[in-house]
Amino acid sequence: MLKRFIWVGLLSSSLLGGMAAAKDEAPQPAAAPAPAETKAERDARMKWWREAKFGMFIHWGVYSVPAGTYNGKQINGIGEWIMNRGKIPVDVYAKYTEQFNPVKFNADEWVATAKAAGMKYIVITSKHHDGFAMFHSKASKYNIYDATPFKRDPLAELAEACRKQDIRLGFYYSQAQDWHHPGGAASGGHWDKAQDGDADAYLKNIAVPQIREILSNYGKVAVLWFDTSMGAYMSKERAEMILPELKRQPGIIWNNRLGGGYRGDTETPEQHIPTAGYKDRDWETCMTMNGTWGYKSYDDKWKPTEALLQNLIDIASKGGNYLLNVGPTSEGLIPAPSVERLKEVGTWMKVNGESIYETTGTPFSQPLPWGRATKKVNGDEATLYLHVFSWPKDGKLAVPGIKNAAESAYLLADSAKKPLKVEKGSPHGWTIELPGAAPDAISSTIVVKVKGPLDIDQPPVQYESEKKPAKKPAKKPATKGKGVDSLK
Ligand code: H79
Repeated sequence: MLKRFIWVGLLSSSLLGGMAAAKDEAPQPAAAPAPAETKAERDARMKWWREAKFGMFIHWGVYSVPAGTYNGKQINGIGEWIMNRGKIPVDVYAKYTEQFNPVKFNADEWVATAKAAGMKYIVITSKHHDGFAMFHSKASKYNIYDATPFKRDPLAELAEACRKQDIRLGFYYSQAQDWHHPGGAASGGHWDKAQDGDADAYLKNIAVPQIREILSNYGKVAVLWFDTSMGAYMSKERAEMILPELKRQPGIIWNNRLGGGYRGDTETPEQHIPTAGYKDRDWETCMTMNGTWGYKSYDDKWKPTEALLQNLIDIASKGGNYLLNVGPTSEGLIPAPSVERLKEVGTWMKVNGESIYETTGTPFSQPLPWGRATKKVNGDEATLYLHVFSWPKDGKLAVPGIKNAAESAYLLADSAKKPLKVEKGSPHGWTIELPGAAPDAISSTIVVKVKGPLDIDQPPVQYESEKKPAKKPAKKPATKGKGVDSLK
């Protein structure tokens, strides 16, 4: 009897779900929790992402029109927050859509830029906190197709370009903060009466239908990147209005920022690299190339290519992914300083990509004085990649603690694979003899092949998740804190 009841419940809810989808209405909540995924299933689902290591974040929206300046004043902070930071009234901000005509946008070029940099996936803002949809949405006219002179759907064009060029595409969607639609959340509170409204109605009529649209109308979606759950705003109940939509994309990977107590698939340190990664959790550091995600005309604090590359290597050595941001202009162009740097990263990746893709984190539990390490373990054989940032002046690279014998060693930049001499240290470790000049000014890779399980004598590592949580000031709202992770 009970069994039959559950079965009928499931059936009717999935029928309702189907009907609701056709009418673009909110779905019924799932009747029963999805059966837990096995570890093997999860590993299979995460495989491409774990191997990819490097992706492009794209923050593009109406904020690229004011580009950091409102009423003649430069507004402090990240560019995509200008509406909030400048307390711009909803209808005033909406006027920027009239000037948003990115006729120079070329999806194929953007995708080619990402690919040439060695990036394996792209995550683009489908709707940021300002509430403006960068796709042709039926759920709200406040979207790039209906509300701008552009009259094109960039997400459709990007999806097509990504398919053609064989790179994965994911969408960022701000599910809680929405400073345009009534009932959406706003960090610091609403500043315009037009923002007031019923939160459940906002979820039902805007967030859920739009998430359904982006997961239904653009082919395969590899990643859904939520942002700022706004604490209690994204309750378990509200998160569970969104969750059933994820089933539209089997295999989708989603981050830890939905809210409602859901941890998702990935940790998302923002603008920083954890000291030792996360134990038993996939993670991805997202970072800007200058000081803003969304385009700001006067932000020229560009990180040098050296910093970007060493970040990528550092992150790979800790087992994470690097989601590196570009903020295109309102004309549809990726700023030239970004393109330049991405080209240089790509040149390095052409030679050294083998030491990044498909690797796992360093086998060394202590920092290496000269750089970083990554590894590939294949049964009883292992390959170590030693990333040398500071080339030893005496030509001798000390590799501490390792007990295995080195079968062979060579420079990855040397196509002849001329063997490097490896001397055993005492009691453990190696000294590798290097040529006088570094093959790469930023980071040179030494490949060392090893037999047998890796055996390294070093004190254990302390993972991010094992650290004592920092003391939080009492009752401080999460959104006021400096740590962006608190906004997950
Ligand atoms: O999309 C990017 C950011 O807009 C978003 N996450 C990345 C990927 C993000 N949302 N919130 N935060 C980051 C933290 C925000 C911090 C600040 Fe502010 C925004 C500091 C200054 C402006 C809000 C307003 C907190 C302090 C003042």
